[in-house]
Amino acid sequence: MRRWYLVLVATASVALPSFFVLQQAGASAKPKTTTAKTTTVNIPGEDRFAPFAVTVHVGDRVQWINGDTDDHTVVTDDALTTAGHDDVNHLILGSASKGGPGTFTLTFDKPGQFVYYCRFHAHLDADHQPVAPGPKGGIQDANGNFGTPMMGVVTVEP
Ligand SMILES: [Cu+2]
Repeated sequence: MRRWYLVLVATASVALPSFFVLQQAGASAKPKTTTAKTTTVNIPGEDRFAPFAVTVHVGDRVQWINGDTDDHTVVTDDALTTAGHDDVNHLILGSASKGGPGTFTLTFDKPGQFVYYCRFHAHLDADHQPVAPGPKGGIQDANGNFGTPMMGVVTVEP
């Protein structure tokens, strides 16, 4: 009887800690229960992205919605982009175009930054100088400052 008791105690003292270790390992191996979110970037009835800068997390989506009558584009600035989706060049139709208004959605799986612009409303002139939006390639205020080209940035956090 005494021998049985010793065997039981010895078995329990070896088996129980490993049982708890397995329980903990199982708990931490569970998949994340957080759900992906969608952040909206609007294009109002003017040549800009609103908001200009958004922050999302890995697994989230960003959806661009064209609320303008004109067509616009989302084009990556590959030299500055670290969050994947290089070579994006997507037309988002305006409400005045057949098939519009358009939307465009990207899912971000990599942390970093996604820097983009609209190729219709942000470009370089013949002297390779940035040209701001406007009918004559730039609008200057009374102080000689040009406007901001149509561009934006998505920051993707881990
Ligand atoms: Cu545009």
